[in-house]
Amino acid sequence: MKHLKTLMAATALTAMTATAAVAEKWDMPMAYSATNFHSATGAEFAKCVTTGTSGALEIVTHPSGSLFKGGEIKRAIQTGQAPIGERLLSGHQNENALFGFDSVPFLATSFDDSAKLWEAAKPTIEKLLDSQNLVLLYAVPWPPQGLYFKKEVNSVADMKGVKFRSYNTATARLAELTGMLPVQIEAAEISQAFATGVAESMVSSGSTGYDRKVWESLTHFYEVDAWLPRNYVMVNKGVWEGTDDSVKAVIRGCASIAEYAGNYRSKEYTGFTLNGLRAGGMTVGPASEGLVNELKEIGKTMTAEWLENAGAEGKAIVDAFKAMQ
Ligand code: PCA
Repeated sequence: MKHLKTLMAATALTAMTATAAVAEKWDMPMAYSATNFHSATGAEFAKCVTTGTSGALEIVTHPSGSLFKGGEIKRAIQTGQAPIGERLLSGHQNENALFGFDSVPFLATSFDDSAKLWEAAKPTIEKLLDSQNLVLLYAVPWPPQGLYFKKEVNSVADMKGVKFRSYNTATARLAELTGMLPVQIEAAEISQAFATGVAESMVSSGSTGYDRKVWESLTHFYEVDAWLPRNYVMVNKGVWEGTDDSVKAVIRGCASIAEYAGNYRSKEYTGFTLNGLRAGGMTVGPASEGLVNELKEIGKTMTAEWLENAGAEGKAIVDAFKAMQ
């Protein structure tokens, strides 16, 4: 008995020493508001890693672009200014068209299709990120994308000249093709942009409109279900390679749970936030058939353009996705 106690004490001491020796803190910049489901998922992921490693690795999230703004997060991680972080994948479409696979209008319009499209695209995206000094951990879709305005809109003609907030190359192109005037603005800054009239419309999820209380400036949300873009969490490759295998295993496990939980939350948040927009006084409902048909025509143009820009690897993603239907 005494022997066992001594042994246990020795083991505890070794564990403590090991913990003390490698105890590390990773700051994790995130671009979206603290209340958003992606940020909630990231916070749970961070807690899972911290608990799972007995504090040997503590991850601390910084939502709302408070540590690095959305547009700066990827570079910050590539260069090692931050070890880990989350960003909108299609935000990098200007670097490489492949990053925009999830923002091709009407290619994947439901959560189920979005999951299949991700399965088709993941190996290519993982390789691309790896070539940029980044390790992919997990990715979670936003709810389906619809259109926000401050007036009733029933056709593309009604959009002409409207100032449109974009968040990636595809959304800016959508504005051009509908005769609107694109201006790129981070989600963290849209409430102000709408309040001051810098922008008066956008394509986004009910989630982002709800998070940013856009009913204070806008009046209509049209459900279009045009696509479901993804956020992803990445780690600096050098930092990853320098991490103990036992810690890496915990991170991978927590990342896998985060991906499932994030998907669950995204679906749940879809209805919740559309009701939230209604409660804020907005008119929420499907876009008219005429408008949807016009948008689908524009979608065809954008699909062709994306396939051209994304080359053989882009086509392979679409083919793999279609083969899953
Ligand atoms: N919200 C993010 C990207 C897609 C979405 O639903 C945004 O509007 O910036």
